[in-house]
Amino acid sequence: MRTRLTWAAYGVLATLAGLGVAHLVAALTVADTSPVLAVGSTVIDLTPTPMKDWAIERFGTKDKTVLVGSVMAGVLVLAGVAGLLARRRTRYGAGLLVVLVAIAAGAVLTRPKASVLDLGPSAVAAVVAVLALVWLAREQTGAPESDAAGGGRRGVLLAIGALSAIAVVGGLGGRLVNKLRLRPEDIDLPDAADPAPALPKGLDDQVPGITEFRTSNDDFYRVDTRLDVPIIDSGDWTLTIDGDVDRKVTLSFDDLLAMPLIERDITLTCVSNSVGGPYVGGARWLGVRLTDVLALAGVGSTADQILSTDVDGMTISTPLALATDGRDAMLAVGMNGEALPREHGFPVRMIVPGLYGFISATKWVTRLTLTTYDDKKAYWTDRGWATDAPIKISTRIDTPKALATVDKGDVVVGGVAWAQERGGIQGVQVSIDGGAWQDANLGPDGGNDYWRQWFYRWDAPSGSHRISARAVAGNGEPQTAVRAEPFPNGASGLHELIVDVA
Ligand SMILES: Nc1nc2c(c(=O)[nH]1)N[C@H]1C(S)=C(S)[C@@H](COP(=O)(O)O)O[C@H]1N2
Ligand SMILES: [Mo]
Repeated sequence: MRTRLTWAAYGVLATLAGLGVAHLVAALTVADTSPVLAVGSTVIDLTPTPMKDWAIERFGTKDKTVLVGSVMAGVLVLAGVAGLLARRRTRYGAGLLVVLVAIAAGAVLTRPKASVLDLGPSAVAAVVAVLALVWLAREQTGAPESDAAGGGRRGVLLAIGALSAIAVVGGLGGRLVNKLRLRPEDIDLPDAADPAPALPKGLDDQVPGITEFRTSNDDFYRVDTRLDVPIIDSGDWTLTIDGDVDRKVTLSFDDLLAMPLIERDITLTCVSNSVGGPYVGGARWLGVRLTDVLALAGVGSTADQILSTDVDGMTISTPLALATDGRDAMLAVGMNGEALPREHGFPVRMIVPGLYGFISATKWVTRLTLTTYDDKKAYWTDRGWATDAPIKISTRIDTPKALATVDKGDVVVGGVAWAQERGGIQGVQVSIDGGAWQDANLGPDGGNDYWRQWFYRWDAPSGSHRISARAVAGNGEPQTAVRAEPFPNGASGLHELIVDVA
């Protein structure tokens, strides 16, 4: 049993050394080609929508960590098997390692825009892992022909130490390089020709536990299909507008910045957000009006969708009529007074107020193709999600938390509500234990496309109580209580939670 475990551990160690070095090589070249990440990304694309939903709901923004962790766990189990095989014959074990890396290489090649050069990290992983396994096997069996260092305990320890160091240095080095590359470029963005009014002071200080009126870039939720973050140099970036247009146009980042910029406070929302969920954030966006950019190319008469493509070929469709109906749709370059963070689409992304992110908010955008839904299907359209998905009116209770215990007496219930493109929020109401709806106090108005904070002072009697909240949009439209799951066009229903009053 002990020898078996030892050999399995050798397989794992050899694999970790290979993956560590490959990770570093990938970080120094193209991060997406790291074998484990490539397998993870392929799993994301192949995962059926309901399972993806389940994962997002279950693991939240940690879903990516959980995915990479699961892929890693699977790989390491097989690596252990490779170690056991190596005990019989080194070449059996090495063979299995090569097969594993070949699967990863296959995953790398299925990535959009993959090239043969992207196989570099996988090749490195294979070579290092196989050499490592051969080394360990030789030391363990005490190869007679090797020199004084070979064979015996000392040789084994030396191999284990060296390979562990390689695995750690490779893995951590790769991480560090990726971190450093995530720093955005130092860019001075021009002022907006059409600035937003100062955002009023919200209820942040007044209502402990309430969502901040403006979400900082660091706290802004992130939802995308990528495991790494694309690193784009603004000097290399171009945007092409093609398809059903009078003339195909290509813009550089400087061309874009030379156009008049608008600045708007817009609350972005993910269609995968369940009732009461975290995938919503309010930020101040700076960008060029989408209609100004489209006008440069001249939109033809047959198009009904804007198919936007990101730097890796991922696509999002936006209904043309909605994006150009006068709302403040933009190609954003700034977020909360800074260049876009790389996680949020540097150097340029789309923002279309009132539409869920999956049909509008393309990050790292490089192409806008004017086309039809009949002709071209975007990533999520292929997976059964709706093509027309306005953000639904929603209210979230931030405080108290579900199942919290609070002191009897004066309890402040507070949260945020949003109803983009419907004149903002005109009222929020709270009901306790299904009783009469009571008006909540509203925070300042952030405009047509921004969320609104609210709070309600509740004289809470002891016992277990159910709190519900609902909103009415600025245009009079009430939030529906009818429950719907996120798939295929967004969740609805009232946020309700139970608290214990002591
Ligand atoms: N290139 C690209 N853009 C994307 C996505 C993506 O997967 N790839 N996800 C979209 C989704 S589903 C949402 S909700 C928003 C989220 O933007 P954020 O991560 O900046 O909050 O980005 C959108 N833009
Ligand atoms: Mo989303």
